[in-house]
Amino acid sequence: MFKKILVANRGEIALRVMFACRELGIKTVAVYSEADENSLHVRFADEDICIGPARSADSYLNVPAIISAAEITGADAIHPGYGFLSESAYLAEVCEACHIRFIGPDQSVIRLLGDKAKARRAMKKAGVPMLPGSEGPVDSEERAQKLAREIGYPVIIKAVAGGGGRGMRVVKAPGELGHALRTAQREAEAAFGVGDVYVEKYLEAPRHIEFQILGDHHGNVVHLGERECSIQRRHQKLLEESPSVAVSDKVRRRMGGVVADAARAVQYTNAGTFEFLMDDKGNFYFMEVNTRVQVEHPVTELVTGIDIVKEQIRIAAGERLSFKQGEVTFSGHALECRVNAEDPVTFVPSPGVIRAFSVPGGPGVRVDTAAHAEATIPPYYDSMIAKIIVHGRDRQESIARMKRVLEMSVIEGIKTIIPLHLKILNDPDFVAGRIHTHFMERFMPAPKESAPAEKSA
Ligand code: MV4
Repeated sequence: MFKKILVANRGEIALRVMFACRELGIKTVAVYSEADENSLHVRFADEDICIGPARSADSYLNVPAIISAAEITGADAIHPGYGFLSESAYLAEVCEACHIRFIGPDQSVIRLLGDKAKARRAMKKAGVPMLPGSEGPVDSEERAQKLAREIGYPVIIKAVAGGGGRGMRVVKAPGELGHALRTAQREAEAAFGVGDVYVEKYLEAPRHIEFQILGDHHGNVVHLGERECSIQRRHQKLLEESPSVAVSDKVRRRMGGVVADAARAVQYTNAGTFEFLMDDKGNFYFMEVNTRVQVEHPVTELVTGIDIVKEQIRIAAGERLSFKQGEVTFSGHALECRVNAEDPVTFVPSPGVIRAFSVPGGPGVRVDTAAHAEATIPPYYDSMIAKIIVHGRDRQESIARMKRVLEMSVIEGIKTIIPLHLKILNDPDFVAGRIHTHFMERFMPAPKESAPAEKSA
């Protein structure tokens, strides 16, 4: 087992990783930017190193600074958390060269799955259900026109290097295709340095359903069931749950099996998430694989009782998964609300000093946060300041539990989206489980023609 892990992240996920390290008896190294000197992830680490100025590009995204910090402190592994360098094949490659273990899949697997066209091909070959679409990138308008005619409109153009909704274009009719193709290519080139795009059939109002998997270095892969993440805005998830109302035990077993087989086919190791779109008939279609631990992993931890971050560390250290698929059980229902420091109506970020911070606990409540009274929320990073996760015997109980936690939370000095979460939790369609990826549009201030939701972020 590792003796010392460097946590290449900040905020709640840095703390979450340190909790796992402590429980496993592993020393921790925090890295921090000049804006985070007084933050909890620095205070709770055994050692800490400043890696640069506030801007992410100069600190949390600075590979040489992070590798140097690991070498200076003698860390034997790096946990990247989510965001920042968590899906950087480059960091994983440099770690390998420096004999520092990267806690995540192999760099070649990150690279394969990071290319959405390659991932699509690999997953199709492995038997994962796909929407009709192009085999690899589409370069000419003629090919795109022919393909779209075969598939049928609407179609969607996606950047090969994209993900998370960046560089996408929905095309409703042949007349729009040429322009959409060129714009998408240009946007992708500007955003990712790779202009390649691919085409697939567009689903109008699907659910977002994802499967959590764990794979060790001995060929064992298990799935930990699904999370439904349909409640999102501009590709930022707001509320996640497990199980999904749209997934039966039988479908979970079948899709979980498909996903675990596909993970084995690409020699996937460590934690991963297979994202799907589900249509109104319950059909699943592959979207992408996330090669990191995700923000919403706690909902899966609550329904399975498995500590995903500890498993990531054990797997990276070469240990075998300590349980088999048949030993994974699903109990009750879990719900997560992301508490962002934003105006609950306009979503304008609200950084500043938190004057009061009190989120009640009680049965079935977990709060993952690095926030506290007197803490400063810097303007440089993501606005998520806490995750409130509840576990109930069923969906109804977790909704009621979440409502009482949100109603009794006191956060002063900054604005949060807690009032928006309460609106969602009181919505009859949400309560009935009638949700899809466009659910939030009705909560938004007057929709504009050029609302950026379907465009590049
Ligand atoms: C789609 C789609 C409909 N049809 N692909 C958005 C993020 C990126 N990973 C893929 N996305 C979508 N791909 C097809 N063929 C709709 C979306 C989409 C979406 C997906 C998941 C969660 C929220 C979303 C919001 C708008 C569009």
